[in-house]
Amino acid sequence: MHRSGFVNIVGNPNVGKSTLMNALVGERLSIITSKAQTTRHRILGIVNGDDFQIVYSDTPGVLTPNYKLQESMMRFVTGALKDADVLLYVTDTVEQIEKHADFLEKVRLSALPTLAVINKIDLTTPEKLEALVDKVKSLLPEAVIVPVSAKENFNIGGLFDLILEKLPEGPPFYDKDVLTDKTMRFFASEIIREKVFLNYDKEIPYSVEIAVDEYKEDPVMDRISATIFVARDSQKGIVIGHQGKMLKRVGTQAREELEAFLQKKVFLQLHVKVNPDWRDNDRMLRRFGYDPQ
Ligand SMILES: Nc1nc2c(ncn2[C@@H]2O[C@H](COP(=O)(O)OP(=O)(O)O)[C@@H](O)[C@H]2O)c(=O)[nH]1
Ligand SMILES: [Mg+2]
Repeated sequence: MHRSGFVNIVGNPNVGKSTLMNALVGERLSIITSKAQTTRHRILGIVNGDDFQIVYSDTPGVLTPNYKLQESMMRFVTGALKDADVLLYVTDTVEQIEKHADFLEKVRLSALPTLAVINKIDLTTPEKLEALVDKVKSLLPEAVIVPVSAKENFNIGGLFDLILEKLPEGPPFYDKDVLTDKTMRFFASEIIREKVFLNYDKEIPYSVEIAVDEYKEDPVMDRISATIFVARDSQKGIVIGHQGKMLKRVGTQAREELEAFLQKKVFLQLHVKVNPDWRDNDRMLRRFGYDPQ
């Protein structure tokens, strides 16, 4: 018997959805920061065995859209409720689970086989966890509740077993040597964006998008040229920093991460450009891989 299906990971911002997918896949496919809205796309991570294929989807956190970029992000989330064979609804031991009650209600009414994952149990006590389990049980009565710590890799194996149990029988959807649907250009832009999220505060992370202008593969050293787009002139100066110091730091961190990901040398060139209001501009959003409607 061969099992195969789509396991879609959804939940509020910052609960550890991306950390969880990376733990389940065993690769750092999704970028992770402590800031909300780090994930902007739906990212596939595929795990293959002799008799199974699990196609995970990491999605952005649930949000109330304020501009077109966020509308596209939210469509990735609602889309994930439509084509899931198994839903992983992720909450954690610190968030307010009722924050987006309307979405929780959609999950409850979806009738999808659902695992309610309580993440970050490393941050709580057994007593508090017990109370939280009861609360989640009352909100999602049909769901199987699975406490984990994605960061400490606690009970990820247990979660995997439960997922496999719920997976329907069927042939694989993708070739078994495929790990993801995204290209190396995409991962390069994501790794650069992660370093921007980590190095700047306030509105900068939310005003930035990355375009990879050139990606030259080479057996010894890949050459990547990318542009960091910001939404305003004043942000350009902040991103570059005094004597270019900040941009240099972002570039070094991104290059090191890319080299670890690719297991080879990387030459990375970064530019900064202003593109006013790209977050509401259909043409720019398409260029960045979103689907404005
Ligand atoms: N303590 C703890 N922190 C975690 C755990 N999982 C994720 N985090 C942290 O939570 C923050 C958000 O993680 P991320 O995966 O980006 O969340 P997402 O927005 O749901 O995708 C990051 O700072 C992670 O390091 C966990 O199991 N324990
Ligand atoms: Mg994420």
